Amino acid sequence: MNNSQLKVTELTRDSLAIHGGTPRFAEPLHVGRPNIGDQARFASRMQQVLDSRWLTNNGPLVQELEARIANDLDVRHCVAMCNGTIALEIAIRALQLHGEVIIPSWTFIATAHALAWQGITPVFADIDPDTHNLSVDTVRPLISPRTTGIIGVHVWGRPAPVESLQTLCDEHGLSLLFDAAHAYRTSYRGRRIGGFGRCEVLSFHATKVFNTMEGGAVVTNDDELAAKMRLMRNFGFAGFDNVVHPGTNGKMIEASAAMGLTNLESLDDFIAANRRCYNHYATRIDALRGIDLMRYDPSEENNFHYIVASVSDTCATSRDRLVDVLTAENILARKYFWPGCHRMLPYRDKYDVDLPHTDAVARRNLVLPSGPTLSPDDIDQICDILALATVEAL
Ligand code: T4K
Repeated sequence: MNNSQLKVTELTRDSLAIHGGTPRFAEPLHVGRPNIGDQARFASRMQQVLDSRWLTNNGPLVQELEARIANDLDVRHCVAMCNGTIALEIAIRALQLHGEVIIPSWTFIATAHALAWQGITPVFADIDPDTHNLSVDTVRPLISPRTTGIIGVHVWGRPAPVESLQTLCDEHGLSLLFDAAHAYRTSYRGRRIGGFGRCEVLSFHATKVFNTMEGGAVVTNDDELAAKMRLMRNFGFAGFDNVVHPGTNGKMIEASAAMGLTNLESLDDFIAANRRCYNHYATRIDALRGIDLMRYDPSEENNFHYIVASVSDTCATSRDRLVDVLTAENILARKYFWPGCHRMLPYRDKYDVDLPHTDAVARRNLVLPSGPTLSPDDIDQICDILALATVEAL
């Protein structure tokens, strides 16, 4: 009997924190604990920033980071921004989208907000329940005379159906862009995510596989679009006193770029750690009936950043109850992206849409703690509780 099996027998329903027992973890375990590279390298870069007194406005570290990312993703342009949401807004505006834009409801709310914030109607499409991504079949019926674009989201880093969406957009004269917030260092048919559609939008938020604390970027092979977005992120300034375009403040600061350059140097290690974590979860969850672990396509590059499980109706404990049980143990599992954007307050009264696959996935989805601070023993303890939940109503 190995350790984890031993714990399964030791763990009983009555010993759970939700029933009055002591929480298994004194400190909370998170989804999205930040990856942090070499702290001495970061400190030295920050010293360089302070010594130079160049803190923002397209500083040298931002330019270096942009060049490294463009090279890493094999794209012509990386336009760094202060966060992924502003990067989405600027990309949407630079592409002159208006009227209606089709997006999945199964995404972080920022995808929808970036449109609505600019007076554009997000039209929510259903997903393929296996991939969690848009499919041409769910999108095609929603195209109307008011549609100007489609935003595909590479949910959990697994690519949206890039080619079929592109064909659909070409047929209808629509702009295609991608929300690639989850997809740094993942691939579609062997090519890194970053160069598809008119542009792709990245998030470098603290909780992402590659972070700049806060930050984001638009990557594209379109020279004109990149030049326009560079103007737009800096109030439209072309040199001192010369405003040539409407714009906003979307600039990345040097401290974020220092973090990004440092973290890029350790990204291979972060992804290797994610893969080990994912594989460990897989060996345990694959033995369970009633909880399934989402797969990553082994023929593609993956960042293994999200540990996504599905709690089926045959599981003895419901997904919502399981989240409460885990939370009481200080295991902060999440229901991302429950209940779906179309059911969130700003949207639910405006749109009467029926998205059965989104609703079903939202009912079952469970995102488990991950990241560099999680030990194999932590994963075993989490999985012991999952195992108990499959056989007994907790
Ligand atoms: N598109 C998609 C598909 C996205 O997923 C996102 C962001 C965006 C666009 C927008 O990009 P940004 O504008 O954010 O660059 C979190 C993140 O805040 C958000 O960036 C992310 N998606 C989303 C999926 O997750 P919350 O509201 O759930 O975050 P929060 O504060 O609950 O943090 C998550 C966990 O991480 C917590 O358990 C605490 C832990 N944590 C968090 C931070 C910030 C840490 O341990 N340390 C930290 O510094 O949205």
